[in-house]
Amino acid sequence: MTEMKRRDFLRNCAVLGGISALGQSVLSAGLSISNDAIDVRVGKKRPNFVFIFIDDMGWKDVGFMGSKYYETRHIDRLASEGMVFTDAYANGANCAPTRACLLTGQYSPRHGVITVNSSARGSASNRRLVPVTNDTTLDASHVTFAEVLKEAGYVSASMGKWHMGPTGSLGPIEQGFDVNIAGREWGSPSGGGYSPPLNYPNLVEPADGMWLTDRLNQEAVNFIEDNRNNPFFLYLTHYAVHTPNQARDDLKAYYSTAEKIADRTTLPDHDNPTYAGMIHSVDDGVGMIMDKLRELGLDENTVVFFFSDNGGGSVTDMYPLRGRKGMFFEGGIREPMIVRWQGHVKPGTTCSEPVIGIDFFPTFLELAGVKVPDGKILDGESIVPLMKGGTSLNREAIFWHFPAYLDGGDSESREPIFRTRPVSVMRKGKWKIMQFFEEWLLDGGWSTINTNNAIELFDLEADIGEQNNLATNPAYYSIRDSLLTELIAWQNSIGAPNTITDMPASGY
Ligand SMILES: [Ca+2]
Repeated sequence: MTEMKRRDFLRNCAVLGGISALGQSVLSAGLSISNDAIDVRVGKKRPNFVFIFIDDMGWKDVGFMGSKYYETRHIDRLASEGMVFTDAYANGANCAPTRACLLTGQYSPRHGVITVNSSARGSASNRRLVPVTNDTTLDASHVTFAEVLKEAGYVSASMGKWHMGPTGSLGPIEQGFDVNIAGREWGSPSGGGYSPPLNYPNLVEPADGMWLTDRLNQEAVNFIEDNRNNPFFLYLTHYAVHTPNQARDDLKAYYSTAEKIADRTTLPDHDNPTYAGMIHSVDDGVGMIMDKLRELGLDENTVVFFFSDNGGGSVTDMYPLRGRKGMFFEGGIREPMIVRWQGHVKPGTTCSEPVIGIDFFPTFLELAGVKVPDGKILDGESIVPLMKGGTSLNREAIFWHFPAYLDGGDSESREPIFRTRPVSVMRKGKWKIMQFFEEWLLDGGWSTINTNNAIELFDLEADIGEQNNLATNPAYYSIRDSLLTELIAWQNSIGAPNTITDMPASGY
């Protein structure tokens, strides 16, 4: 039934084919290329896409964001050749929801992938609400960007972590990719590890025993080489730098030298040689990919994205941001992000407009000259206007909704037991508001808002570290109530579970 729905849906996809249509699309996007360039380029091929997606990489885990200990010279070069987005967000504070939102272009309430595994993490005696049941896989009825781009003639590959369901039913192939290398339902390489022998789909063990990240880098380069004459989409979704923390011995040795240890200066919590080695291997791949694109003359016609799926774990640190993976403070959701497109995106530029994972789907379609399929809801907004130098998008706010529990709190979480309890979040301009549902639903809601501790409000311009909750300061009651009203209106508009009927009291 779901497959039928999808076929019907794709039949309605309106694809803008041919030279003139794409030329028109590029022109309407206002990109700075001449008509002659359009004729030449589009006559041969549409832009290719390379989406380099790192798992659990924190906001500061790269050189261009300020780390000295972690060396990322190829990623840093990519940043210098493109635009860095300083306020780029993952849709989730952990893996699966971010990926489901990226693939569908929709916020979590529409597809139901709200967390990883159970939404009822931790001890029942510590949970005041019954969380909303989580969908651990992405249903086949959802139309992914891979499916839409396939209809438009793109060849696509998913390489690395999938985490959206098992191969053969809900894997990358079933969700629209032409090639799947190493992707299955796993959220981490726990089944095979990073070191050889590798036990993943479509990874025949080579004689030289390459490590997983190195192998994915090589597969990525091979895919580009093989598809040099097709419009292609490479979704390089590394398992790295997720746990288990494993790296090659030569890299661990390099990051253990006295010279490297001396680099633990500006960010002293960047100090783990194995983790640094994992980042180093990811960086090697960025260099290999860019070298291959240049070698094939494809670097001008390929849009390269660099992004991560949630904040770093406890092995690293996002300072000055608060929190880490699993929390909805900035350290759990803000990501390093680059877009490079030679001749179109001005090198060495920075954009501080908030952008979020659901924005990629409409961005891909605009750049490929493909219309949004009829009936397809896209919650994000194309960032092409920002790529060409604009400073704002049409929307006013972005949202997160997490009616679930994640255990494993620490000194940076709201309280020590859970990384997060059920919460809904909005970022609008410099403001960030968080609505915690235990206190909101059980302790009085609006009637006791000044004292029930349900709301946190931060001014991210003045307080990027989210140390000063303004929600209980009378000077901010008005803006708090206005923002909260907007957040609740969004919840209602998208059908997000947000009442005591949706999340009953647990009765403890
Ligand atoms: Ca992750």
